Amino acid sequence: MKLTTSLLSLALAAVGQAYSSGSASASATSFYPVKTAGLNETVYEELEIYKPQVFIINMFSYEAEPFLEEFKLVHNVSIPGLSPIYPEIHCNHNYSLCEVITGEGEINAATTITALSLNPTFDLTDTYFLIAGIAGISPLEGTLGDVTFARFAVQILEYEVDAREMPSNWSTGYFSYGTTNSTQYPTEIYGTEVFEVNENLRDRALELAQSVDLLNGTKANEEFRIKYDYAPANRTPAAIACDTLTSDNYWFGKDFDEAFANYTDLLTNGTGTYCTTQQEDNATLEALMRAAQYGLVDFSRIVVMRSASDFTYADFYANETVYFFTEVSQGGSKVAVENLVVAGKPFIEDVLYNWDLYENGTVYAPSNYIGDFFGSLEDTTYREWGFDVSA
Ligand SMILES: *[C@@H]1O[C@H](CO)[C@@H](O)[C@H](O)[C@H]1NC(C)=O
Ligand SMILES: *[C@@H]1O[C@H](CO)[C@@H](O)[C@H](O)[C@H]1NC(C)=O
Ligand SMILES: *[C@@H]1O[C@H](CO)[C@@H](O)[C@H](O)[C@H]1NC(C)=O
Ligand SMILES: *[C@@H]1O[C@H](CO)[C@@H](O)[C@H](O)[C@H]1NC(C)=O
Ligand SMILES: *[C@@H]1O[C@H](CO)[C@@H](O)[C@H](O)[C@H]1NC(C)=O
Ligand SMILES: *[C@@H]1O[C@H](CO)[C@@H](O)[C@H](O)[C@H]1NC(C)=O
Ligand SMILES: *[C@@H]1O[C@H](CO)[C@@H](O)[C@H](O)[C@H]1NC(C)=O
Ligand SMILES: *[C@@H]1O[C@H](CO)[C@@H](O)[C@H](O)[C@H]1NC(C)=O
Ligand SMILES: *[C@@H]1O[C@H](CO)[C@@H](O)[C@H](O)[C@H]1NC(C)=O
Ligand SMILES: *[C@@H]1O[C@H](CO)[C@@H](O)[C@H](O)[C@H]1NC(C)=O
Ligand SMILES: *[C@H]1O[C@H](CO)[C@@H](O)[C@H](O)[C@H]1NC(C)=O
Repeated sequence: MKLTTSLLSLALAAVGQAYSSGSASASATSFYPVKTAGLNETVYEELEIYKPQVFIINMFSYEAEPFLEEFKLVHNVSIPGLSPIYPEIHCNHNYSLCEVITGEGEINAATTITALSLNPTFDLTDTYFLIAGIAGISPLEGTLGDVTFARFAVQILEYEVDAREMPSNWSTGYFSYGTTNSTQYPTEIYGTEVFEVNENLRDRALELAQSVDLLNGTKANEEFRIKYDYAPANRTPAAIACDTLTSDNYWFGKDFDEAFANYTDLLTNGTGTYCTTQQEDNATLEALMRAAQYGLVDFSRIVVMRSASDFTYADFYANETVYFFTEVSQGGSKVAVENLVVAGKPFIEDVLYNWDLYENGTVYAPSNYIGDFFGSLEDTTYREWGFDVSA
């Protein structure tokens, strides 16, 4: 949806002044730097304000391509602060649906979403965000091609001692800040350890995803799943509710899997169920949370969708010289990105075609706590996880 330039004139005036230069002085308040052609060459364009109903957040081009194609996202919009690899936002014909690619890893996700949420070109106050990316999955919780919808996003933000040097009675080399072993709750908090999103909206997106048939992938995908002799690893793909872990390290292994499942339990007081692992979501959520504090986005309108492109470990190789993490090609990325669109499309269309239902935010309003560790979006430092950060 495209609006006129007058709507955000106050914000614009500030930005226009901050960025105005000699060459753009004629009407500084209605021009905005859109790109730079060289260090000194900022290109100013007259600002148009877009008010999308849905914003898809992908992390790299492979995840984005099926969405660009399916929804004909033909318009490119350039704003400052996007990834140098992905410098444009893509929108459909009337800008009701847009898509951004953050770049991979926490730093790219945080900076891209900060840039987007602070840019006056986009009025995101009523926008629904759909994080749509691929991830690793624990064979204890799902399988290749599954599409998961999270309530919690937990960041692995801990001390790490090399496991070869840890005390012999420890089960993992990771332990929380300000503690002396992995069973203790952190006493030093950075603030991005845990985010919680709207469970009612999550359940709506999940219900819609469960109403369509997910793709099973290739014959090789099916053969790979049944090497596990237990469910859910050996079943066909499904849309499920479970939580996601963010880490800049792309890790493998059964011990890590178990240690980080324990950590998720610890940080959510047993409320969360870790299933997927990825490298961006807590960063994206932190950026959206900060924008939400100023009313620029609505934190109750976020869905975290992650599909499974690979397992975090395999426990079926009798031969210990098979290195799962470097020698085994799992081949699940294709079905994972395809299923992101299959599972995400019903939700996207529900918002676009039933905007009356979504516009004021009350129909799927949250009944759970939403926000960060600090309770930044409410006047309290005490969340339902039960941890008093002021202590
Ligand atoms: C955008 O276009 C679609 C048709 O493709 C239409 O259904 C929808 O109402 C339009 N949205 C807005 C906000 O104009
Ligand atoms: C950029 O600005 C500097 C300082 O004003 C100047 O010396 C330099 O030649 C400019 N470079 C270009 C590419 O215009
Ligand atoms: C928009 O960007 C895509 C690459 O992301 C490019 O393929 C396409 O040609 C661009 N479209 C326009 C109209 O510039
Ligand atoms: C592990 O060993 C240390 C001594 O190295 C001891 O203090 C600690 O209590 C032990 N922990 C458990 C759970 O046995
Ligand atoms: C971890 O620390 C707690 C509190 O000091 C202690 O009770 C527990 O035994 C320790 N666990 C391990 C594995 O050392
Ligand atoms: C996937 O496999 C299951 C079990 O064999 C089957 O019921 C389902 O129809 C398949 N889905 C598709 C899209 O082929
Ligand atoms: C996970 O927690 C369980 C129960 O406390 C414990 O037995 C196990 O050793 C932990 N696993 C790891 C890898 O830390
Ligand atoms: C284990 O796998 C390696 C590498 O594939 C192979 O060279 C070796 O013969 C295998 N050992 C056994 C006992 O199967
Ligand atoms: C919000 O929209 C819903 C669905 O159209 C409607 O039932 C509800 O009364 C509206 N609430 C408010 C506060 O406007
Ligand atoms: C953690 O959850 C348990 C129930 O599982 C509850 O008894 C306990 O009060 C909770 N702790 C906090 C700090 O909320
Ligand atoms: C990351 O965000 C999720 C919810 O979105 C939250 O449950 C999780 O605790 C966060 N993790 C960290 C380490 O901040």
